[in-house]
Amino acid sequence: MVEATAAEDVYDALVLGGGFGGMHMLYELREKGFKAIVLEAGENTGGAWYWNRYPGARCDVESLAYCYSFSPIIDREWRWTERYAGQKEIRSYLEWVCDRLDLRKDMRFNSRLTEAHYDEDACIWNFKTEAGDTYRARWFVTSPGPLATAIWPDIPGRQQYKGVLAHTAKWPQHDVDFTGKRVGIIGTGSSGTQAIPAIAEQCEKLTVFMRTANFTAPARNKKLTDEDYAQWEKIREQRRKEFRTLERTGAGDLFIDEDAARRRLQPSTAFTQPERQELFNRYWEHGGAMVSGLHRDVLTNPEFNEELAGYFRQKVREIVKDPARAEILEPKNFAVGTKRIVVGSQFYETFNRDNVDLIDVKKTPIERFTEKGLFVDGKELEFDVIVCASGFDAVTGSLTVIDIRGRGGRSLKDVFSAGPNTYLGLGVHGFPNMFMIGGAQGPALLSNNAMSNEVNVEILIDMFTYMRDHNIAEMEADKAAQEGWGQKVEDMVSQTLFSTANSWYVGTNVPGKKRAILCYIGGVPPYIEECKKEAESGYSGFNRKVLESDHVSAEEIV
Ligand code: NA7
Repeated sequence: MVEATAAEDVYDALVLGGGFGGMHMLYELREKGFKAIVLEAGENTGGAWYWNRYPGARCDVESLAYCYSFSPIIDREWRWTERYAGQKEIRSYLEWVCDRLDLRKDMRFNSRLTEAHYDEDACIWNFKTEAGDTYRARWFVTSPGPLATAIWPDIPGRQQYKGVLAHTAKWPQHDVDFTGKRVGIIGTGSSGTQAIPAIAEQCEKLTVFMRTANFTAPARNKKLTDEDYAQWEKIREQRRKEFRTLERTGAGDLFIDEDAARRRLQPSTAFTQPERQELFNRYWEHGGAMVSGLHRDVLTNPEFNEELAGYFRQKVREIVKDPARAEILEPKNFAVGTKRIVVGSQFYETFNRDNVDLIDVKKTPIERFTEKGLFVDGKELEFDVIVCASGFDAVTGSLTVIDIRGRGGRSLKDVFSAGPNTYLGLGVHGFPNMFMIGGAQGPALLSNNAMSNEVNVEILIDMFTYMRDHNIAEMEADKAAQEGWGQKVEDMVSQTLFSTANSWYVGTNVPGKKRAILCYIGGVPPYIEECKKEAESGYSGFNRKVLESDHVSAEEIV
C-alpha cells in the first residue's frame, strides 16, 4: 500500500507538445474537470508548423479537413483562404485557437521536456525541462507530433561548411534571402519538393541533389471562394462522418464527387482499364494525393500498383522537357504509396528552368561537405546556401530524444530500439500512465493527422474518465495484449507491398533504426472499432492499480 500524493502539487495530466493534438487534449481535460498543463518547446503554439518555415511550406491535406472539428466556435469563426493552407496560415490558425479557447494560461512555452521519470510507488510522473523547471503529474500524455526530430544527411564534414546551412525542419526564425545566391538542396521528399520551386524562383542557381525520385502529384492549390464555402457548408458533416466510417482523408477528395470514399473501398478490378485511366486523369487534374488512394488494393495488387506507377512516370515525361532529366525524376523500383506520396506545386515544371540543375545522388553520391560547398563526383561544387531537406527520425524519434523512464527505471529509448511496440498506439508496456496521441502503431501516419488526433484525444479522454470513475491510479498496457497488437500490425503489413521501399514509414532513413512499420495501416475506421471494443471490455488490455480512499493498492486486478 502506498500513500497517495497530495493532490495540490500534482497535475492530473502533463501534455507534451502544444500543437494540434496537445491543445485539443488540454481543452478536453479542462472540460472534464481535470487539472492539466502543456509543455511546448517552441515560443508559441504551431507544432510542426512552428518549426517547418522553409519557403513553400504548405499542408498536403485540404485546409477544410486539416483543422479542428470538435469546437463549433472554431468551426464558425475561422475561414481558410486557400485549398491547401500555407505554413503561416496554419500557425495563425493555431495561435488564434489557443487564444479563442483560452488555452494559453495552461501552456508553458519555451519549455523543452528533457526528462520524464515514473515513480512507481506514488504512481506519479516526475518531469524536468531543459531550463530546469520541474513538474509532477499522474498521467503523461505525449503529443510531440510524428515528425519532430529532424535528421541531417549522413554526409561527413558538415561542420566544415562556412556558408549558410539550413534544415527545412529547423528553419531560421527570419526569412532567408536567396536573391543572387547559389543554392544546393539535398532531399526531394515532401519538404524538398515544396521548397525547390519556391527557392528556384528567387535564387541565381539551384542544384538539386536527388537520391530517390518520389511519386509526386500536383496539389492544384487555389484560393477558396464564397461558392466553395457554400458548398462546404452543405457537405461538412457528411465528410467528417466519412472520415470515421469510410476514411475520406481530405488529401484531395473532399470535393471530387460523392462516390470517392466508397470507391476507395472497392478493388481496382471492379473497374475496366479505360475506367481506371479516366479516374487517374480526373484525380490528377483535380489535384492532391488521392490519385494514389483511388482503390483499396493499391498496396496489395502489384499489377494495379504498376499501372498507377506507369501513369505517374508518363506524367513526368510529359512535363519535363529534357528526357535525361525526366529519366532521373521518374520514380522506379518501389510501389506507389509505400513511401509517402508527395504533393507538389510546379515541382516537375521547375526542372525546365535554366537556373536549376539536377544531380542523381545514386549515380554520383555526395562525398563530403567542404568549406565552400559539397564534394561530388571528384569535384567541389560551391554554394552560398545549402538546404538539407533530409527528413526526420519519425514517430518514435519524437519520444526517444527525451529521457523517458518507466517501471524499474527502464528507458523508452531502449524499449523502442527493439521496435515501435505499443498497445493500440495508446500505451507501452512498462510505462504505466503514459498515453500517446499519434503514437507508434496507431493510424496517424497514414491519415489526416488533424482529424486522427481528435479521434485519439476522444479515446484517451474516455479512458481518463473511466479511471476516475473506477478509482484507478495506474493503467499500463498488458504485455500479451501489446504483443498481440504488434502481431496484427505486422500481419497486415506483410500482405502489402511495403517491403518494396525504404522510407521513414519503416524507419530505414535513420541509420541503426530497426526496420518496422511505424503505424497501423488498417486505417482510422477499423482503428476506432478496435478502440471501441477495448473500452467496452473495461480496457482489458491494460493492467491497473486501484486507489482505495487515499491509498493506492499495489495489487494488480487484471
Ligand atoms: P523525407 O520524406 O524523409 O525526405 C527526406 C529526403 O532527403 C529524401 O528525399 C531522402 O532521400 C533525402 N536524403 C536523406 N539523406 C540523404 C543523403 N545523404 N543524400 C541524399 N539525399 C538524402 O522528409 P521530408 O521532410 O521531405 O518529409 C517528411 C514528411 O513531412 C512528409 O512526408 C510530410 O508528411 C511532411 P531517400 O528518399 O531517403 O533516398
